Amino acid sequence: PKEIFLKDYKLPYYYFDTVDLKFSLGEEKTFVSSKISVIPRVEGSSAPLVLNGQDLNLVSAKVNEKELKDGDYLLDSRHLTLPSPPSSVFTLEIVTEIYPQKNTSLEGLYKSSGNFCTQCEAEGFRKITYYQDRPDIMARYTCRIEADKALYPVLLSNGNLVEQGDLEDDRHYALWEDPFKKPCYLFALVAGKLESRDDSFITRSGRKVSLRIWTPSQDLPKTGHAMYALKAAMKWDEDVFGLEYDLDLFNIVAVPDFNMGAMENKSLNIFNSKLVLASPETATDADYAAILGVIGHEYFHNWTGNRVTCRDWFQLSLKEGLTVFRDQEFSSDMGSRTVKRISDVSKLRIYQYPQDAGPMAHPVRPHSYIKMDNFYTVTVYEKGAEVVRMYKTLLGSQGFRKGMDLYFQRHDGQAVTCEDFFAAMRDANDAEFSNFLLWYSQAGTPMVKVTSSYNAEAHTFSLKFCQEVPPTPGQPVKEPMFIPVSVGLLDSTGKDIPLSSVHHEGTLQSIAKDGQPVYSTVLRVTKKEEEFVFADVHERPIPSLLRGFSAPIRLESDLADSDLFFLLAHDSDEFNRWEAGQVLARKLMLTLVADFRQKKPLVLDPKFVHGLGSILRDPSLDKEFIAKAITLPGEGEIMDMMDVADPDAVYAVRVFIRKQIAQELKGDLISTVENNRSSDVYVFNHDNMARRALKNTALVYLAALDDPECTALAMHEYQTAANMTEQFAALAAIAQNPTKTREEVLADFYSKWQHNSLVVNKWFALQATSDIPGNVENVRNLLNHPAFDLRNPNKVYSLIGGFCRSPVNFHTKDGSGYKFLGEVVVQLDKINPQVASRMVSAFSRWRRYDKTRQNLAKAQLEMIMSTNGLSENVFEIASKSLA
Ligand code: B3K
Ligand code: ZN
Repeated sequence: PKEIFLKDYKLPYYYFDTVDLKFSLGEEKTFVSSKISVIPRVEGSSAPLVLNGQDLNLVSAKVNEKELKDGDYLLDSRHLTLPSPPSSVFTLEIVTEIYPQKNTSLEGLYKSSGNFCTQCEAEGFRKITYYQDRPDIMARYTCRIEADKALYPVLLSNGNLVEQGDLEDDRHYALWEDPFKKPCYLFALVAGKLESRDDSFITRSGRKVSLRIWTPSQDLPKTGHAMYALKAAMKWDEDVFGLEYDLDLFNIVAVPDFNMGAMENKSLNIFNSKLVLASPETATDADYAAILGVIGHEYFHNWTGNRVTCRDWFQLSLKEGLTVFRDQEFSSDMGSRTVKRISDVSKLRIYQYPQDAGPMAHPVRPHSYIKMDNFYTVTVYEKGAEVVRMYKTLLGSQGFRKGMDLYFQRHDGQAVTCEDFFAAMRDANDAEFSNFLLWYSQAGTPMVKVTSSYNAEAHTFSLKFCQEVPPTPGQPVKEPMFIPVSVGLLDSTGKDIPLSSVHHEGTLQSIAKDGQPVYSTVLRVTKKEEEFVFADVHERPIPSLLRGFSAPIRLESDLADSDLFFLLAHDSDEFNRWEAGQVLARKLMLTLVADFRQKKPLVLDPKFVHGLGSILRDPSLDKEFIAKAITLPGEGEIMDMMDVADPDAVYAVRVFIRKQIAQELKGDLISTVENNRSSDVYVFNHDNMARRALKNTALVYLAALDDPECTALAMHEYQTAANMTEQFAALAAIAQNPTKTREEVLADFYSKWQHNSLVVNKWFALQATSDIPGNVENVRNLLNHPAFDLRNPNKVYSLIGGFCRSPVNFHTKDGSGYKFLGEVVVQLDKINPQVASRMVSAFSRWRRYDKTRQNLAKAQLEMIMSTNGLSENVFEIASKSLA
């Protein structure tokens, strides 16, 4: 396999101006003809034209209408090369034959539930026809689709429908024309038996846009929430960024077989049906929230990704980091900002920090890849979004907006780089960003240590920062980063102290603005060691550091537990209130893990339970905030902080603390459940979701006690639940304990929902992630369950992906969990390399465990590596994991 490097980027020798595609869809094979007008970048150039192609059968090729003969071109398994094409504008016509029915990779043109659909990003277009499959080739497309009329009554592609009609042999056609230039990864085609929910949106300039969400007819009633989300997203982008939709039609199609969540093809978004279909009976609040976020995300790509796209795939975060940031802000504005921030930061900690500390660590803009699909990562997406957020933290909302405006003004219709985005932010604000660009090139999570001291005579308060960026593969030595640290100071009553000025490197900088007091300020930490001294601080303050999580770092402070309890009770920055509780919980868990390993009896600090109790009882707090604040950090987060990760110890300690909390707060938890039952119909809004979240969190705590009273309560909630959010939470609560009740309720749930595959996926995932002893065998058996299908990514993510998230069973000391995953990866790789590669990633942190586990996991990676015909996708992850 060949590694591709960012430093080797070269401009293309040829541009494509227009592309006319014709698809003749058939049951055995499909013919694709493409007619491209090619423009040499340099007139008179004699460079060869190299087209990418994979799994294609070349039928014919013509240049300026002249059929090419054998010696006129070179063909290998991955390319079609014209060694000496005409030196000025010419027409290239290519016909290929492809077999979508056999395509299980779900990349290129394939079939899902009887319908044709496409997925081209990143490099799937080359499985449709020979093309320069790279995002800096932007062309205007037309697409004519021809198919059997009865089987495929609906024919869709990008842009506007310009013509349609009937043909001989019960076939029909549709001709689509996209007026916007686009890279081929945004091309899409759908043909099938679908129906649409129709609606419309009037843009702020008064244009009417038709909105259509397509599904098989029986699913149409479940598309209401997606339509609501789409309209909300369209309005939000106008209000917040002044960005309007640019065509008269916007289509969304839901398909059940899809590798990722969704795809932003120009005006024809294709979605995994899990992120479109929802009804209160079948979808949870988490599903509703995910649909809102992803519908928003794909819609926002119309500007950040489609109108302005990436020069090359190394720049992926240019569109993904920015668009994730935009969808996070959208969801915040539609619900609770604090709760959304807490969820996003948790996701970063649970998934991105481990990646950034492991063998697959890579910068937000990677330097190289073997298979681009392996770089659609939490680093590119979520850390990338944090990088965008830092611009906003540094520039303020208005400054950020000015930067965005300039970015579009300069680059609309272009394929650009991360530096272009940086330059727009900087230039629009005359900003000084020192070494900020290192966020794009240096991997690893910076570790920042803070020490504080108060000088009672001088009335000054000092914060000393010391940063370290850990080594990562290929980057042994790092430079200090530019870290914006948002800070506030609390007085002894818990109120924010007005900040007047700060001494830094010999200058006194004013913080107060126009005589107005300021209660939070952003310190710009840029050196390995640096001190900031606040002036006019008249009592020893308690610092609230990294408010709102202003940078994606690990922060270690010298705050005492009493300070953290104080922040938990008083910080005006709600994110940091939650964070103070998490820091306390992490410390406590690590101490207990050490005790457990030394076989000491476990004792829970009563102050901690007391702190959680006061949060639980505080009527002034948002209920979802309470739910988050009483939830312990996950096993992964704690293992991440240990020298040698010990899954058994961490699991035992977490179970111990949870039971202890449940025991001591039992009365409060029971009333929390009773007082937060649904009284009315399901409503998707923050207050209702918050109530359900709190109730469910309390119920899961209680059921952990496994006493008759709590089990009866959970059963009652299960039987009376009027929506999936509460029904599933009650099921999960009961399923914690390896009892007969567990088996009965799981069976009951399956028989209720066996005809809804999205709900069945939840049922698979719940069992797969379970911590009950000896679960490997159960999961193995579920592979043979009639509802399971290795070809459907959602099923694989639920059962196999779910299993890999189970701290105890995946890491079972006899290696049976590793062996199971190894076998599945090999089988899966033959069907769908992208999905197999996501699964094999679960092995990547094998070095974090003890010797016994290391050897067992390593043996599986070696077994995978020795498999014949391994895909590049799996090869890249497995080989880098072993390196
Ligand atoms: N851009 C797509 C992801 C495509 C994945 C290709 N392997 C979805 C998104 O981020 O919006
Ligand atoms: Zn995206």
